[in-house]
This record gives sequence, C-alpha cells and structure tokens, in this order.
Amino acid sequence: MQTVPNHQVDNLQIEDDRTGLSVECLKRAFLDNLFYVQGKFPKIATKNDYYMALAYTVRDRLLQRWINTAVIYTDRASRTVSYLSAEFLMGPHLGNNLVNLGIYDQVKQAVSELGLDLEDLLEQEEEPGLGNGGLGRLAACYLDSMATLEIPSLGYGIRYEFGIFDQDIRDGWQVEITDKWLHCGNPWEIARPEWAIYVRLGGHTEAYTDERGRYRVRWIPFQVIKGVPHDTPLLGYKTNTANTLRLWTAEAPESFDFAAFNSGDYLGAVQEKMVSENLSKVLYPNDDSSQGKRLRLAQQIFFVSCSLQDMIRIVFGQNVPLEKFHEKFVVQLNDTHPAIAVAELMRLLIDEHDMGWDQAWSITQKSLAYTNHTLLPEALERWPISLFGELLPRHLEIIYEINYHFLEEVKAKFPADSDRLRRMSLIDESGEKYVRMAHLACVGSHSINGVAALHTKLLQQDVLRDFYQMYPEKFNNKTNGVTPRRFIVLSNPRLTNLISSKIGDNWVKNLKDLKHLEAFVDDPEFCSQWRSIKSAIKQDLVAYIQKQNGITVNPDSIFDIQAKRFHEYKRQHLNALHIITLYNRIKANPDIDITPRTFIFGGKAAPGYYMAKLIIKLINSIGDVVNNDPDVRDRLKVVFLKNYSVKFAQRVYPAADLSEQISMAGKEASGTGNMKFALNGALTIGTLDGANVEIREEVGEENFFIFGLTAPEVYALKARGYRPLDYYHSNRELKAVIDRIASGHFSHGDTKLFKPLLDSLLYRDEYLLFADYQAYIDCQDYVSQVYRDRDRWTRMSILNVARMGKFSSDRSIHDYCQDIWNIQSVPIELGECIQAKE
Ligand code: B1N
Repeated sequence: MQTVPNHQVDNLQIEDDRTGLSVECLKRAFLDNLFYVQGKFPKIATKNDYYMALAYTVRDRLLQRWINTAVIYTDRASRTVSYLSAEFLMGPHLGNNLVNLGIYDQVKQAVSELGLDLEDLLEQEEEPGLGNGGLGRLAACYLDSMATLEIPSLGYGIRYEFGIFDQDIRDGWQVEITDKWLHCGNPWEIARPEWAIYVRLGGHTEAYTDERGRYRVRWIPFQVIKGVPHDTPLLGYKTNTANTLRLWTAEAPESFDFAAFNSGDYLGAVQEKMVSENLSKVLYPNDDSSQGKRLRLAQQIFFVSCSLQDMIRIVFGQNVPLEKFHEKFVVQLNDTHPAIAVAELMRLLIDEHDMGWDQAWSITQKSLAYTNHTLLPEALERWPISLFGELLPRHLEIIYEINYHFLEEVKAKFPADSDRLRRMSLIDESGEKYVRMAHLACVGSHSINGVAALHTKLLQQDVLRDFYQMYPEKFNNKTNGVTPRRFIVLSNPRLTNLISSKIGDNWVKNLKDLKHLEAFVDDPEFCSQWRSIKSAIKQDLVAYIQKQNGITVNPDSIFDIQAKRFHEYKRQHLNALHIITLYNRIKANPDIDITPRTFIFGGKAAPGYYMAKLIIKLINSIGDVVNNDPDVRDRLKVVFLKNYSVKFAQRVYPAADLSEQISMAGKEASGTGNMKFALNGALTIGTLDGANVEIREEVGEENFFIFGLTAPEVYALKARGYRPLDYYHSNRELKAVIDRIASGHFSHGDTKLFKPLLDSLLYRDEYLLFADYQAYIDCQDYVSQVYRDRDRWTRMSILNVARMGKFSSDRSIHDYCQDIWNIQSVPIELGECIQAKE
C-alpha cells in the first residue's frame, strides 16, 4: 500500500538558505527572514511576523524558479498567453505555494520544531479578494493550471487597494466593511516602478497630415495616469514553471503635477494625485450586473492599456517585429470587462506605431479571443456614448470605423436586412445611444467561447445568435474547471491521503485518474474510511460553527450547503422555502420522523442589491426561529456563515453532504462551486443548468439529484404566460410556507418586513420558484430518504469523486491551448546559468 504522497522535489540539491528544501535549511532561512526582513526576534515577534518570515522563506524558493522561467521565456521569445481580467480571486498564497513546491510537510515540521503551528500561520494571511465570485476565481484556477501545464502566461489585472468588502451580519442584515488586505504589507509581490506605463484619458482629438501625406489623428488628453506593475510569481504544481500575475496600480505621473506645483497650486496638485489614485482604489462589488459608471470604464481602459503597452514593450524587447504581435501573444478577454482592448490595440498599432488600418485589424483579430460568462441581460455591458466619448474620444472614433467596416460585411452576407444591421451594430441606437461591449468583443476576436455546453448553445441560439450566424467558425465551448491543487490537496488533506493511498498521486496532475477509485466502491473497509473522513471534517465545521455562530449542530445531520453569491436567479430563497416546509411539517406533527438537516449558507450580496440583502435577512430570521424552537429539537438547524471567501470556501466544500445548485435553468452560465463540492464527495441537488448538465452526465444520473424545469420548459412557460398565484392557490404546502412568512412568524410579528420579497414572488416570480417548488420538495424528500441508507450514500459519494475528472481546470486549459491559443508548453530546467548583461 502506498502512503501519503511524497512531495519532495528531488532534482534540487542546492543547499542554500534561499533555495534549500530540507527541514534544517527551512528553519535557518525562517529565522534569517525573521531577523533581517521583519527585524524581530522570537520573544517579541507577533504571529504576523512569523507569517511574514515564513512567506518570505517560501518566496525565496519561488524566486529561483521565477527567474529561471523568465530567463528561458526571454531567450526563446516564447509564445505567451495574456489573460486579461478585471478580477483575480487568488485566495491565500502561502498554503498553495507549499503544496505546489511540494514542501508542505517539511515546512510543517520546521515551524513545529520552532514551537509554531503551521495551521495558525496559514490563518494569518489576509487573502487578496480581488474578485467577486466565479469569474475571478476561474481566472485564478486558470493561472494555476497554465503554470502546472508549463504554458507561458501572464495574468494582467488591477491591484485594487480594497478588494471585495468584508461582510458582517448585524441583526440578520448584511453590513459591508472595507477590505484592507494590504494593511500588513504583501510579501508575495514585487513592485516594478521602472516598468511604469502611462495611460491617457479624456480631452479631444485633432486630425493632421503626417510627413508622408497620410491622414492621422492626434489625441490631446485631459489627464494622464501612471500604471505601476506589481508582480506576483505563480508556481505550477511540481514543475519549475513560475509564471507572473501582473497587477497595475494607478498613480499620478510626477511630470503632470509639476505645473501645478510650480504655479503654487500645491493642494490642486495633491487633489490631482488623489483623483488618479482613485482608479485602482476599489473593486466594483457587483457580480452579474453592470451599472455604466465612469470610474469603472476608466478602470477598464487603465488596465487594458497598461497591459497592451506592456506586451508591445516585451515584443520590442525580444526583437519581435510588431507585425508579429499575434505570434508572440494571444490575449484572452475574461468577459467584456477588458473588451476595450479591441479599440485600444487598434489605436496603439495605428496612432502610436504607424501601422495601416487593414494590417492593424488583422493583427487585432488574430490576437484577441473572448470568453462570455453570462446570459443575464442586465450583465451585458453597455456604455452611454456621451460618457464613452468624453473619456475615450479616440476610441469612440475607432469604434465607429470598425462598425462601418463591420456593417458593410453584414450587408454583404445578409443583403437587405436592415433589422439585422440594427441588432448587430456596435452602437445601440434604440434610445439613448450606447456602445455594446459584447458586440465589440465578438467582432474584434477570432474566438468566442461560452463556459459550459448548455451556455454556449444558448449563446448561439439566443444572446449572440446574429453573431453565430455571421461567424459560426468563431464559436466554441470551453467548459469551466477548477484546480484540484487548491480545492482538494490543500483544502482536504484527509481525502487526498486516502485517495493517494489507493491509487497513487498521479491524479493531482491527471484528474481523470480518479476513475481508478471505482475499483474500491465495493470495498467495505474503504467505504468506512471514506465515511469517517467526511465525518471528521464535519466535526471540524461543527466546532467552527459553535465558535462563530454559537449554534450547536448535529454532526450526523445532512450538511446541506449553498455557498455562492446571493442573487435571485440562484434562488437561495427556494432553499429557504424548503426549510420552512420542513418546519411546518414539524409544527403540525412534532413527532414526525424527519432526517436531521443542517442548512448552511455562505455568500455576499452586492451592496446595492436590495432583494438579495432581504433574502439574507430572511434566512437569518428563519434561523433565529427554527434554531430556538423546542419542537424542532436538533432535527433542523439553519446557519449563515458570514464573510464567505476563498479561505473560507476551502473549509466548507470538504464538509458538505449535499451541494445546492438550484438556479433557474438557463441563467447560470456554468457554476464552479458545483464542481468543488462534488470533487469533495458531496452529492448535488440541482437543476439542468450550466455545468450541472455535464456533471450529471459524468457521474451518472443515478448519482445526482435532478429536479425542475429545463431551459426550454422555462421559455415555454414564460411564453404561455406564467401565473405564480395559481401555484400558490393550488399547492397547500407552498401556501402554508408563504403565509407563515407573511404572518410575521419570522419577523417578530412584523408583516411588512418581507412583503417586497413575497410580492415579487406572488405577482412576478421572475425566476419561477413557485413553478419549481413541488419538484424541489419532492427531490429533497428523496434526498432525505437516500441519506438514511448510509452505504448507498457513501457509494454515490465515491462514484461522484471518481467520475469528476473532467472538471479539472487542467482539462479546460488544455482545450484552450489546442483550440484557441495554438500554444505549446515550455518546460523549465533549473540551474541554467543566469548571466549578467554584456
Ligand atoms: O462566471 C463564472 C460562471 O461559473 C458563473 O456561472 C457566472 O455567473 C460567472 C460582471 C460577472 N458571469 N458574469 C460574471 C462578474 C463580475 C462582473 O462585474 C459579471 N460572473 C459570472 C465563471 O465562468
């Protein structure tokens, strides 16, 4: 029998204090960093000093790989993926780096010999929450997979000073607190002020004729912002590849303030500086919605322009002619947030580098590729022309010109179809004029992909139908994936060890190997180990909940978890209706035999999203009543875990029995939490939405709890005219649930509190909760029944994990490389000598 995976990287022998991996060397290096970086000695060092000393010790070991990687990429001018994303939800770096370096156990031992506890130090890290949810976390998983697959890549984004807000719950309501993730410093990044880049904003354009008699445009900006790159190394799992995450901070360029200083307007100059720095101040906390705010557009052009100019700098630095930009770089646009890249790359090539339109357009299209992440109409970004032209006058001209050429193309392919022209135009002229960013991204890219099979199909049939008819060859699907390094190995060491003891540890890089677990599904010893592991992890969460929420949870109950952003389409309130249904059954018959459940929720609501916040309040209010009602005994508990984050998610996924993926079909583009739960042995209750469809296909329909309307049924029902009141009047249990809320039972008699929510359900119910209610309840009753058959549940859990191999982000990245990026891996050998410049 094989034991715990051996993470030792054995081709490294250099026993230097900055590179050595032995326990002795790690201890020496740790103390060295404590003294020389933190300036502390053990007697007065704080936990944070110890965390920093360890982080620097690990960073030193990354640097050797990082520099080797950079040397090789530079020497070979390797083809590189630029992943442009307004969000990177990286999660804590320390633990992940220990896993990927393969030194988790050595470091644990080293710090313990110094009288410290590694788990304690890991807890110290403030995670960089530079994203809202799935989209930002996907970008992070993809960077991990690119490094692991040895794909040269650069992640480009914004170094927000304040990431996603911290969530507190007061009197059941969400309260937002600013996230000061940088307040103790960030040991993982290196600032590169020498590579600063300048970005223009506002002002006007002037036409002129150049010395060769050509028509040219000059842009006189109102403002210039300086972007300073901050680089973080990202190491692959058991490889020497360390790629770069390059995030831009906005500053005021000194030269720009200068005039103001000289004219004595000191405060004016400082003001200017503050306005500039605002650009990278804060992450917009909306998931799946767009508000058309000026500062947001400024953020987008800021990071996109910095990144494209940086790529051009690299192209020149490696003596690649600019005409071959698209051979050196492929630029993936993570949704439309960086879609301004289409106009900006055109501007840089034409205005700044003297290229002609046709060649610039060909390079732009060959370089860019666009990923769409949403089917929600309110999330499709549009900018009012007035705002756009004020901030980006030159880009607006370029977009008009792109639009002219594009509409000519449409006319040629679909003659005499003016309605089509109107629908497809880059400019929405139906009322106030807007620039349509998704259209710009589609026209300017050579690839357009959705993030799950169903999502891609719906894009082709509906949201981007005209573009699919125009450019069918551009469309492709890339089903999302998640990294097994963070979401199994790091977060669930017990399960990792059990799996590796049976099938070795190749699965960490080849997740499809998990299928070898199927051979053990009838082995009673293995099944019992599987069960004890889940049970031990649940115990840990019980202790955490006791401490955090003061709620005593029954560890044998079903841990039924819904953890994701709060949004009406995700239907956390459908889950709430189920809780009240069970509660009503108990109240009607206190001795009823019910499978005990603990309902656990985690997630944030956008600060301006009133209904989502009211749903959080409802769940907490139900909890207050249910958790304290003596009739309920320990059969039901409702727990809201505040401030859900990556760090926290890693604690939650492993403890789940049941994963709630209950969005209205046709709304969730993919989901990735669904994958993380299933990979940790949870069973899914879900609709046929997003990647749920493919998960069910993989794990087998007998191992997945499916319910509810399908996407076509949703459309049909809405087309027929949906009447939620009919369901309310004809379904006894549903009516009792709604009446229970309306009566003020969960609001100390206040019948107004939840009225807006109830009214929206009774009179609109946009997301069809009532239509899916009975199917959901029936399915949940079935879940409760299956859970009582422990052997059957365990078997289903094992088969879920064994069959989830498809959902590794390594598979996704492999497919992007093959179908979109046309890029090969570049293995990195350590110890190639780094020579000084001649
Ligand atoms: O992207 C994830 C998917 O798994 C989810 O289904 C999808 O909802 C999510 C505007 C978004 N789509 N759109 C966003 C985020 C921030 C923002 O300002 C939109 N997030 C998703 C990964 O593919």
